[in-house]
Amino acid sequence: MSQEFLKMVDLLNQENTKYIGIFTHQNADPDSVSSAIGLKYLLEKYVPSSTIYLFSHTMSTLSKKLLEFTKDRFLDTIENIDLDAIFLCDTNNLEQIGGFSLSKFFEKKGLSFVIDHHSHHDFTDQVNYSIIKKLSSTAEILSQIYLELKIKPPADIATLLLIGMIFDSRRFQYISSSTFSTVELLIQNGGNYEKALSTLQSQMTVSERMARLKGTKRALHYKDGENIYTISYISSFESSVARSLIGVGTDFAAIVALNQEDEIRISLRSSVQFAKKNNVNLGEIANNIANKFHGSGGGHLTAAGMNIKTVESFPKDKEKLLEYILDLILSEIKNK
Ligand SMILES: [Mn+2]
Repeated sequence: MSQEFLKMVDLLNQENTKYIGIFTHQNADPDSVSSAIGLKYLLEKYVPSSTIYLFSHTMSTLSKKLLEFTKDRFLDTIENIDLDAIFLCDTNNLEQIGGFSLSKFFEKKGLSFVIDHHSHHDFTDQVNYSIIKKLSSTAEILSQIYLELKIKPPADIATLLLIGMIFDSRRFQYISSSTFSTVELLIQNGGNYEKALSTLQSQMTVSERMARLKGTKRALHYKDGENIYTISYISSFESSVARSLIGVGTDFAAIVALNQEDEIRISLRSSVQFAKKNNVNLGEIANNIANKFHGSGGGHLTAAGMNIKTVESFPKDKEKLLEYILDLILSEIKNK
């Protein structure tokens, strides 16, 4: 991975890059925030003549707690910054970064790079270089680049990367063969594991808990052989609601967020058993459905999300809409 990173750095230096933007996905989670900050530190070392900006369209409440570890701040607008190069970090396509206007950047054919651990997206083929590794987290990718380059991350960055890894691996439920040795390295470099855990242990807000309760109450269930599918709607916290329903006992949960006129967001979660037994990758399912509705989607084996444009054919009645969306998902799962 460090080889690819050094190629990126060489190109940036050759082109005398002045302004670099690192973008996370919208509603940035702890993995994207920590890996973006970890990447910024590395770029400052390797492309010293550049100024590096962090961008995030929106950030989860939990992710905002990570900012206590750093002076770095994320911007939610490009405004007058004339970027020469962009990195997508923990995402692999422009739709997922949210509403940043990059037309000027693409007109002048700036350099673009992707560092990510999600399923493949066509945008990755269009960038100058990419590092795509199916590791537990983008934080793990960044940590391994530090390791390979023999760069010691500052203690706070090591703690941030630990947080990203713990969060995205769901507290080490999903690991790669190198996850634990990477954790060991971060701890040896001053990463504080207890601090990382306590940062992630936060009481959910009242709104999030209400969303979970409402989402559970409105849920429709469909049993197909050994599989139980659950679908529901709320106005926000869709991924939290989906996660909680897997905890309650369903195999597959789709939660529809209905808070905009022209767009709906859908969060998908399943148990690992479900994904393996049915040979499905929720990231691919989300991407396929989103493509049919001029939206964007992606994710992993058991966790994915999509934003799709509302179309005339969607039923107005909420319960009918849920049935309609569940049918879309079921046919996607069965016809893959
Ligand atoms: Mn991630």
